[in-house]
Amino acid sequence: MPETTLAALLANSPKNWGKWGPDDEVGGLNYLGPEQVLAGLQCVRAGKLFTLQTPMCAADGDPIWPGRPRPQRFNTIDEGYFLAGKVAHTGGGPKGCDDVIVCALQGSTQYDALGHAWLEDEIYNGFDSKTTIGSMTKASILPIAERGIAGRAVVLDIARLRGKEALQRGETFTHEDLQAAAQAQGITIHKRDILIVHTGWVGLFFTDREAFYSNEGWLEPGLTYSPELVAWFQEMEIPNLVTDTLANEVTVDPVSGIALPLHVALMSNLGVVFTEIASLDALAKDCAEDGQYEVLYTAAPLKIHGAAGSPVNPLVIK
Ligand code: UVW
Repeated sequence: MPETTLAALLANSPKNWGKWGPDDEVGGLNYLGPEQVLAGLQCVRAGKLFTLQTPMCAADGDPIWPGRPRPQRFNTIDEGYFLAGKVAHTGGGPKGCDDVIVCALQGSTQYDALGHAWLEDEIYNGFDSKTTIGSMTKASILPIAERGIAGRAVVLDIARLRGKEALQRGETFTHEDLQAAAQAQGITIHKRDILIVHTGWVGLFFTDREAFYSNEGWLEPGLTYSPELVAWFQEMEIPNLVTDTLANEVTVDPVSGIALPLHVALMSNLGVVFTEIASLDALAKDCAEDGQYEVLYTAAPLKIHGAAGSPVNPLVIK
């Protein structure tokens, strides 16, 4: 058991509750105005497109946090139904194929709602945690989806910085490593930049499933908590953190022994919006080849009432 509590660990951690008004539900996305969209457009030079979603509903499974149900897709009508006489081909019009999907909304490349994770009895912006019961009435994914996300982003390649295809299980990095990656890549992280952090971890799911899911217990690599890291995110006014890991942070903070403290310190307290399970290997490879790590990032999560998250296929243009 950890020797401290999450509440004690974050007792003096900054909060942006009330900063954008008592009703705000989009947090750091308030940092992304027309100026940031235009700064992103300045990064479009070659017209290259990158989609960041990992494909959903693969027959042999998708990268997903253990314990969550894997996304599944079923046909509800197709040629088989017509051949079996189970549906009438009405009116002489076209035949068709329909399907449904059953998925955890945190079970694919996803945006988390700001109310997705919290400490004690208050979610983002001080809303009562009881507003999550049954269906989120505050800080759900809907306001984020209504707003949409676009801005200048920097790709920070931690795997490359460390000379690896992928970070190892439990390997940590800090805001100083993010800055070191930027320096090694010859770029400057601007205030209000969206951060796209490449670790190679989700890519490992597709090349070495055994290394990705270990019998030794679940632990992925990622950012690790410190008061200095939280202060840096606050100072830099980071709106959105995108990574190719399942949870955007190392599973258990090795110093305190507490699981996922950045979900509270960054997401719930500061309103930094999380995008997880992104597919970044192709983008990172291209950035290494052409030396351009500054990009236009756009994303439109789905508008789902009351949801704690949404699948998404972010688009990067450079
Ligand atoms: C984890 O998978 C634990 O992270 P999230 O709940 O944010 O998706």
